[in-house]
Order: sequence, then C-alpha cells, then structure tokens
Amino acid sequence: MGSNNAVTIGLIIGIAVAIIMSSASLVMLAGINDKISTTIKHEQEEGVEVGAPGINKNEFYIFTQELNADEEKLGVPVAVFSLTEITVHKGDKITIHFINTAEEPDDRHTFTMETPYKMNYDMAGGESTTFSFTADTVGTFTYYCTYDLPSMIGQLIVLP
Ligand SMILES: [Cu+2]
Repeated sequence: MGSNNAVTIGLIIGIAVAIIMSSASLVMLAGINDKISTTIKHEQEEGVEVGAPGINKNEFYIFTQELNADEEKLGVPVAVFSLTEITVHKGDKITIHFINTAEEPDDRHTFTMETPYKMNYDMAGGESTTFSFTADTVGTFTYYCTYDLPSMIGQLIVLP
C-alpha cells in the first residue's frame, strides 16, 4: 500500500509539473508572437525609410530648377520643383526647406497650397526658407508656383 501511494503521489506531481510547464511555454510563445507581430507592424509602418542613409523623417528639400528648354517654343514655363511628390502620414510634422536656386533676384518662385494647407512662400532668386506644418488632413493636395503654372507643380500625399 505504502509504495502504491508513493507512485500515485509521484504521478500527480508529475502531471502537475507537466501542466505548469506547458502553460508556461504557451505564455512564452504568446509573448514571442506579440513581439514578432509588433516588429512586423513597425517595419510596415516605417517602410523603406528604415536604414536609408541621410534621410530625416518628414524633412524635405525642394529646389527650384530651370530646365534647359525653349520656354517660348514649348508655350509653358520650364521651371520645376526638384521634388514633385511628398508622402507622409496624418499627424506627421513636416519640415520643408524651399530653395530658389535662380541667380537673378527677379526670378521669383513660390511654394503655394490652397485650403486646407493654405500657404504661400514667395522667394526671390537666391533666397531660401524653412517652414513646418502638421499634416492633419488626409488626401492628395497640389503645391505649385504661382508664376509658373501649369507646369511647376507637385503633390503632397497624406496617408491615414
Ligand atoms: Cu516658379
């Protein structure tokens, strides 16, 4: 009888230990899963910007550029922005360095947007400015130069 009891107790302890260990490993697995999905989610959100050298998130340099083309022959202004697409997420604070690279002060260019991102930075040749704003409205918005429509334009894309 004594040895039978010992076997039974041993069996019970064994089963109890097995249950505790398997539930502990389940908890650990769940933790690892959480970690993995968080990491994947983070990488998806950050996109290609992760690890790209020299990129400051949401900071953009936009130069004006005069193309080597015959404006009169083409019938449209041949000035352009060096950056014609800016993609950000809602809530991002965006900083833009706008640089008018023209040598003549009379060669003015603007960085202009309508509502809801209403702004108008009008720079003489050789001037530059830095400004910031928050992308609080989702959608696609055109920025343009008031002097060089319809060709000197770009798009601000604000993702949710
Ligand atoms: Cu212009």
